[in-house]
Amino acid sequence: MRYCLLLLTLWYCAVNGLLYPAESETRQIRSLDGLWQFRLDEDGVGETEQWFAKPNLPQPTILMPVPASYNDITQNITIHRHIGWVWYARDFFIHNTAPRWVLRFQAAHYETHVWVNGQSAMNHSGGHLPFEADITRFISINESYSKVRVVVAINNTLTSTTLPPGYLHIYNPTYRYLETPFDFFNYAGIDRSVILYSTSNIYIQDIAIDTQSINFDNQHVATSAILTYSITIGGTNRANSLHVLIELLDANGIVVANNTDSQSRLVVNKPNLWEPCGMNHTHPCTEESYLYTLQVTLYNDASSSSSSSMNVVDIYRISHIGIRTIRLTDSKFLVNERPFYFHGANAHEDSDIRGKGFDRVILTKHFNLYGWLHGNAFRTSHYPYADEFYQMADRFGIAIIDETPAVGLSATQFVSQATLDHHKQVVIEMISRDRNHPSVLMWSLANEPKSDAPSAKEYFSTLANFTRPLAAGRPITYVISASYNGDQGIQFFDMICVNRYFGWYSEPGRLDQIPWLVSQELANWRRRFPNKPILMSEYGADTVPGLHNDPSFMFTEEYQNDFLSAYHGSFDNVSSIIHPDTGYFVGELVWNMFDFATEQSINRVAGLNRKGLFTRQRQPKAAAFIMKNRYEQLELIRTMKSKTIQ
Ligand code: BDP
Repeated sequence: MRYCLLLLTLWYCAVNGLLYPAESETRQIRSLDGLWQFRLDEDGVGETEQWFAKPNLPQPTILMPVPASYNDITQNITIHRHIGWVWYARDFFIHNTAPRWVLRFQAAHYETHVWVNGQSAMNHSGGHLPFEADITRFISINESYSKVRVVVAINNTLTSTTLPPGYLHIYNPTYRYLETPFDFFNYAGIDRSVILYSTSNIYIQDIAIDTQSINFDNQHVATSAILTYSITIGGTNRANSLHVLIELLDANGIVVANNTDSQSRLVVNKPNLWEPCGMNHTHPCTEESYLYTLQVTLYNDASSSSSSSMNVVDIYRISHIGIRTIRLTDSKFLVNERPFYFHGANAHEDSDIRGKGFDRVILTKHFNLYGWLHGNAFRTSHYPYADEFYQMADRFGIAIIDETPAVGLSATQFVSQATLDHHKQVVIEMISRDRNHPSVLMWSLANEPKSDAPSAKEYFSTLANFTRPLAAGRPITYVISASYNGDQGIQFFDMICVNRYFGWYSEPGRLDQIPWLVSQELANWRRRFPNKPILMSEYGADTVPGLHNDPSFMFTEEYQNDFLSAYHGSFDNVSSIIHPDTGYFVGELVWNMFDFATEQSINRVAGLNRKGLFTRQRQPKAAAFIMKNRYEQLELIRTMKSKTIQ
């Protein structure tokens, strides 16, 4: 076997991903999830008093599960509505069987400071993306084991320059209130897993893959595909002594392509394609969402004439490689050169007791309900979700519109360099984490910004120009609440995504007005932007389960049924799959899949937004059955049409 030299220093990687921690022959993974010591720091004195350097957090402490938001774990309203710093701590042992140890937080909300054995290890701003640090320097590697103490301080205060933004009002010493210009509860804490993992001194740092090129024969069968990739190596100055082997394995573990350059391409003959659910078959979608594994092996110099595992430096596998293309025309969203129609319901990372805490039970139920509903897409409203959602979406064939946490932007933010800088940083972190997932079909850079402010034009033009070279073959968008003639920014993006609440926030109770309002809305956007496909990214009505009225009144299950149905005729009239020649409407996403927690307010009964098709406990309301029926029908239309539309 021949291995080529790595040109490590020549490769400039604008986006350095944080590879998902994966076990391999060269990497150990250890979960630090469990019960941690926890306390509030109501006076914000922890750092000055150096709590990070003490053997224990000062009393009173309580036990706090990780991962979980801390807000709903106790009966204590002070913890539920706390604003400011909280502290977490735990001890553990590392057995010194590897030269390098990395401590990774899958997410913590919002400003996070981490100390390891009393020393500052990392800081991170932002609640929904991972961060990590090499902690080897803080542990005694000469012993056979090291005792490690991790102390974490987290502040959930949002400001005008955080994403999402927030505004702190201090009314008196006991009444502080965080105004959150968005409609979900500002859950906080170590919301996702904490992981310790090991690597060798020289390691595979990042892998970027792009599967944007497929050749089809005249029966639309894929004859070959090209995957371009680039590998970044970390922790070395011995650039000339390293070699790499990249192998693509099919679902049976057979190598179907390989290469020995660190940046190059793999050619796959007769590839099995990844397709969103329902494009060719109906659920379950295992047949369509074909996944390959990319295996990257790093060798040191001694291995150039041998493949002995003794010389393997690092191995990393990505087991969710999907081969598919994405292309937009002026009226269609094409996946593998076939029209794709998004249908499903958006959600929040939100559940009873856990708040935004990651939980595999909730995750699995989410995807099982998606299969039951015949949904094929959702948006990660309004922030990037836990990595595991994307892995499941890859497997289940669910398309994702991946959204940044830029929700609630007003004109204030558009003139703030600090906001723009942070927005760019979040774009980098999100794309670098999620770019290798075939399920991610589009990037949404914001939800409902005040995009009719004059300053929005410059802001979104800059942001679009910044994102486009990083976008890894995906279209970019943001989700609009502004009017079709007021919006200043979407001209710089690829697709129109609009949220509309006719019959709810406007024209309340007037179901009869919905069809023409929707039709007129879509036609107006089309007139202004005849070259951009349109998707309705939110529409929905609050519904209290068990509340009935005939004729249908707002908040009843009947109203939710009638409300959603009233939109559908207008969608179908301009649908790109029902009217392949004239249609330009490429998808519909209900708001919301599940009821979710919000701040308490007069229009949020018991602190919940109740627009879910399912309750917060994941039980269906009547509308879930209506939507299931519609999605089954849409799937049939698409399956029939996709055989004819080329
Ligand atoms: C939309 C927002 C979403 C809200 C929804 C609602 O994008 O975050 O939850 O309104 O009020 O405008 O239900």
